[in-house]
Amino acid sequence: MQPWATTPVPRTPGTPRPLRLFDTASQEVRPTAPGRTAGLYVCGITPYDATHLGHAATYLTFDLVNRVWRDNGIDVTYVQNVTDVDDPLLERAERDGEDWVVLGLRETALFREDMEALRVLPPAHFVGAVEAVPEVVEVVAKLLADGAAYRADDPEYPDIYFDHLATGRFGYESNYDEVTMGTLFAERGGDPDRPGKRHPLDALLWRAARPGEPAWDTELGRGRPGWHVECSAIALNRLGMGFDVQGGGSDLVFPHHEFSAAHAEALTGEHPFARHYCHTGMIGLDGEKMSKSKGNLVFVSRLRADGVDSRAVRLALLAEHYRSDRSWTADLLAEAEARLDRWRRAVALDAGPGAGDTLDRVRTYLSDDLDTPAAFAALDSWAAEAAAGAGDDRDAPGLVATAVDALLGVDLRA
Ligand code: 5CA
Ligand code: ZN
Repeated sequence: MQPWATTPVPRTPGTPRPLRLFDTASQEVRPTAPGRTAGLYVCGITPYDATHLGHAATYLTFDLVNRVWRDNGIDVTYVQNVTDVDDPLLERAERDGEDWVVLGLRETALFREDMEALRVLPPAHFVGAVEAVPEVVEVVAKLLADGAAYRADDPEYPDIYFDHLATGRFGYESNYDEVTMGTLFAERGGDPDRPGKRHPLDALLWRAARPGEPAWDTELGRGRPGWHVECSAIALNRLGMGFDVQGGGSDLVFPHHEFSAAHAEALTGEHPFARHYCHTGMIGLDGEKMSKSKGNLVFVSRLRADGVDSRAVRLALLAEHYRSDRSWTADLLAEAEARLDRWRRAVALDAGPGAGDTLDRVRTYLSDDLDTPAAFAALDSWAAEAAAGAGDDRDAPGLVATAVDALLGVDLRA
């Protein structure tokens, strides 16, 4: 698929700091990306509805990862999928009497616009599940041949399942116990009670064609891909094993990322799939989880249509730490708008306090597991001093604007 358009990233003078991030598998903050190139895979949308602020917060978080790596002179290969054939999309299309392809294309197009408006740097590879069907088939065929996968005992619908014990490491990514895994598997798209499986936790790799569902004729028989294997195949074929960061929201810790990793590891016999598994907190609305069933979704496109400045949306979603579950409120947006206004005024001044120390602090905080609250506070202090007339460094406003553009993705001069 065509990704969205990019925006230039200026170079920030001074000394970059290598990025450390919290890894769900090891449960600690560890250094990332030791090489000159870095591989980043972030789980993309299932395009049956518009992008809400939860999705946006997740992509903004990994945009900071991308930007901090680039600041360090690292070439980033960024890969993102689009789950453009899966149960939630098909169910929504059916409910609304719409063609699932048309629905997926329309929502993906809107997502692109939203990402561009938020100045999220685009992936180098933006890959739909539909385009990746041949890649998935290749992976599943090999897992079957190697005995890591099996056909369900059901002659009518011989779906293919993954033996979750195939790698001998199952659970290393999420660190959940079996009871928690069972609960989350059932809640998040799994089918523990499906007759014909060898174990309730085994995950679907290939779904045999059902009447009325989209299906592809392949060497596995007529059917369509399971969800987790889509991300295994797309990541593996573009980044290889042991890429730097696999990212997504905390709702993907299990089963999605556990299985994406297990499929790829069973396939290759190598470990790990990703060196870091990074997860963002969930965004809610006024203290409640944002969910379709509650009908309390706030869409990026709605805010844009209402004339809200996308830069303020960006600052609002990054104002608290990315790993905390947090809430979208009118106050949060108002505070971000006020902050944007203060920063814009400060960088428009002729002079201010020297920027070197502030830039250094911003880099230090961001490199420490993306501590945006501390980075924002450092910029607030500089802006307050500049506004009060402190300092006569004529380069400082420009330097701060450059750093905020490059590292935080906000163009204060536009
Ligand atoms: N297509 C799959 C991933 S392969 C999927 O989860 N799609 S999604 O549209 O449901 O979510 C897209 C991304 O947004 C995922 O990384 C998901 O973890 C994240 N996400 C979903 N809801 C929220 C939320 N409320 N807060 C933060 N991130 C969220
Ligand atoms: Zn995924």
